[in-house]
Amino acid sequence: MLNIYRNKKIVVLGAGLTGLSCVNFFLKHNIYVKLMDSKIINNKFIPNNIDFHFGGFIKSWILDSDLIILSPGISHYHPFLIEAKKKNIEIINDIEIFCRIVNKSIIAVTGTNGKSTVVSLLYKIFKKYDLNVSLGGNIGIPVLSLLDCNSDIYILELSSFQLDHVYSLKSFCSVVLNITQDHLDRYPYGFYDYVFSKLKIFNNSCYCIINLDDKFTFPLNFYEKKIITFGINKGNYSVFYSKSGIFLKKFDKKLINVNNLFLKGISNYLNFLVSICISDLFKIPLDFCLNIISSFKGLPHRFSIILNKNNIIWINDSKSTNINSTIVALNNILSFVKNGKIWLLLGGDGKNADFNSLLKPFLLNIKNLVICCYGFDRDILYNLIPSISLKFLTLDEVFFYIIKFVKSGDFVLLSPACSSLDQFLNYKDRGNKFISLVNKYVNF
Ligand code: UMA
Repeated sequence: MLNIYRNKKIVVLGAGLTGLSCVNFFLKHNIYVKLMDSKIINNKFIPNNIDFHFGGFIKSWILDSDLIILSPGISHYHPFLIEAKKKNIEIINDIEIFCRIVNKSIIAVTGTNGKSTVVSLLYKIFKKYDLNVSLGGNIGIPVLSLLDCNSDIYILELSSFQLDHVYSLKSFCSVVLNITQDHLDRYPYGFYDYVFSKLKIFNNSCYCIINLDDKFTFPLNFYEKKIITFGINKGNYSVFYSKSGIFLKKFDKKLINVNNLFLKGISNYLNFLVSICISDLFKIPLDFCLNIISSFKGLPHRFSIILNKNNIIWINDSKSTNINSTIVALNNILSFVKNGKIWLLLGGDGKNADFNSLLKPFLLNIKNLVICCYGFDRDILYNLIPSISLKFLTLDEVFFYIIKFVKSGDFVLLSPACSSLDQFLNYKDRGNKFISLVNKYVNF
């Protein structure tokens, strides 16, 4: 299996989590590689028996190679990579290497929003049920580091960047949770380019799980596939609204009233349905699964209430790095807010997204909303509805302004609809900054 890599000139691009996991994998099997990164990287973590170059890509290393291993953060529209493609040099990634090796059950999860929540919940259910399972991918654990676990089941969170260079994925089941605009700066041919990338997850999948409320999640060769559906008031697994309450349902059977769940909100209910559906495929008893779901408290930085003091609620939703995720967060808040204001902290790098889709939810809530725009795209965001917007340079500036004006009944929601990379290391860094400001200046 590994012989296909021997005697090849391999270059690994990107010396982050993915790149280093690839280097370590190859070295472990005595396969020599070269490593490059466009930034200057601390050499401390780089094995000393490889050639590396940091601070830019050397064109000849790329064009003289036989195989390029690409990290997800690097665009394949980089001019050297376009040239490499013209020369028919193979470009793959760590997920492709993993899929060529592993012949166990793979559960593959993608979607614009909710994928980390679904894979974490599934992992919890499977682990508690004593299955030999591993979790990795976009969630932050490079898949090649899972190979040593020798698991029977692998739960993989896959981003579109990762799916772009995967050809051998054969999952037991794959799900596309939802698809809305995101990462359009990386897809110059537009939204459908991004959609097609996500839909690659269904190639060679035994079961395709799709969202009936979102037609973009449907596989291209729909009629040749085994399809399982979920949705609101429709689908094999559904969120069912009735006079007696809201229920999670499997076909016609009511499973649980959502009042019995710790996490509320429609996006959470849909994520729960998918987790139930996949657990069903692995024959995990429903009661066991529902027990874990009803006490699930969600993941950090995803609509998590960090403080409720003086009847002012501070919410960290830093993981909202795209427009739809922010709309979901706003919808969640609207079920609680009475006369108070919602101070929405919005900003960062919008990745070329069309922010106009925020207009409708903003206009519907114009009486309650104060939009505090900051970061790289603050002007575009401010100009959506200037009459209810304020403009700042940084998140700190927003915070120190609003603490002077928030009142009982108000909500402060950090749900930026943008990537954090203009001012922070990542969304966690942004969320942690917000939490530390709240703890230091509000919760004393
Ligand atoms: N780099 C270059 N040239 C470039 C761009 C980046 O050399 O043009 C270098 C950077 O200088 C850096 C390295 O590439 O040293 C970083 O590589 P990377 O950005 O691919 O990041 P990794 O550390 O390998 O982490 C990646 C995923 N990152 C991205 O997709 C941007 C992580 O997802 C994932 O957890 C990890 O692999 C393990 O699989 C993060 C993410 O933000 C959480 N994902 C996006 C999202 O969820 O929206 C898709």
